[in-house]
Amino acid sequence: PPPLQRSVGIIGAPFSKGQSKDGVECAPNKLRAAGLLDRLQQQGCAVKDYGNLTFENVALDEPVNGSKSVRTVGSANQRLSEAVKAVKRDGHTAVILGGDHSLAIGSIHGHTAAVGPVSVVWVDAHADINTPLTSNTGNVHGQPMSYLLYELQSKLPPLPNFSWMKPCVSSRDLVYIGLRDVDPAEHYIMKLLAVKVFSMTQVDQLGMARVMEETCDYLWDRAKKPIHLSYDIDAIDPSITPATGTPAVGGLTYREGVYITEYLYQTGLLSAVDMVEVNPLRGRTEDDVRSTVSTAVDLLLGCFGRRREGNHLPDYSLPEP
Ligand code: EXY
Ligand code: MN
Ligand code: MN
Repeated sequence: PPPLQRSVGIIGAPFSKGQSKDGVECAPNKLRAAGLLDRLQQQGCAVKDYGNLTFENVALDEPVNGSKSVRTVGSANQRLSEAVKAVKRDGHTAVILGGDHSLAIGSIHGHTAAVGPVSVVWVDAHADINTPLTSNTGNVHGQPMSYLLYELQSKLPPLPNFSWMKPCVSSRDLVYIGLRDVDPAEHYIMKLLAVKVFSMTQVDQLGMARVMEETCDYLWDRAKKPIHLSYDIDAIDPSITPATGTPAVGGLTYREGVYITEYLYQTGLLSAVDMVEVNPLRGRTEDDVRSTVSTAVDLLLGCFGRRREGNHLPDYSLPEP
């Protein structure tokens, strides 16, 4: 079996300008306060916390082709890309604590800058593949995949503060899991590019075990590459993770969500993980927030070897009477 990655580099990315709801910038500290680092260490990981990035608010950031805060999003992602590149060069599996999903632009860009081509597993209720010209909302968190794909390059207008980035993902190296709220233009784009999609319908049909087998069969058909897991907490059903900005009914169960992480850990190829769209200000009750944050923590623990059957450290030995 491949050597399993157990060295984790954590980057806090308290960024919210890819959408309009306050609170998503509080998530990195909430996830830490829920014991993420301690628990990773307890399960045998070496953990380095690189702290929270700071982002500048670009003044006079007027909409561009209807998309909001483009300059601010561009400069934040440039910073994040450099940070992820550094964490990868230090030899860790990178964990990016968002923040909204526009951060996947810098996260995936920095990841590929350090390690070369990657496979992307995008777990989300949404496809986040609008171009700035197809978006109905102007929110960049609904657009990141279009910035990243080679195949959509000619469909993107020039964007201020994005000249640092070049597309770095092939549509053949992308798999979606959990989709159930997709715009017509996004659906058209995914069909045009023949993107591999396991929507909630396929999850219902096949079950998550088969979805994960087929995901890896598909991605590995050409070559085994490092995996970038971009996990939007709104992929999970809002009955479990309600504290998020764009909840969508009919989502993954807790068990399906965790199974994805257990399965990808076992491949030995997980190289970077985004955990995004946790918004501690969106729950109606304390319990809503607690359940959302603790589910996000459990998903991250699953990415680093936590098993529901139980775990023990390799050097464990029974106490002698
Ligand atoms: N498709 C819609 C849009 O483009 O605004 C909704 C996107 C929600 C994005 C959330 C983060 O995954
Ligand atoms: Mn998303
Ligand atoms: Mn989403």
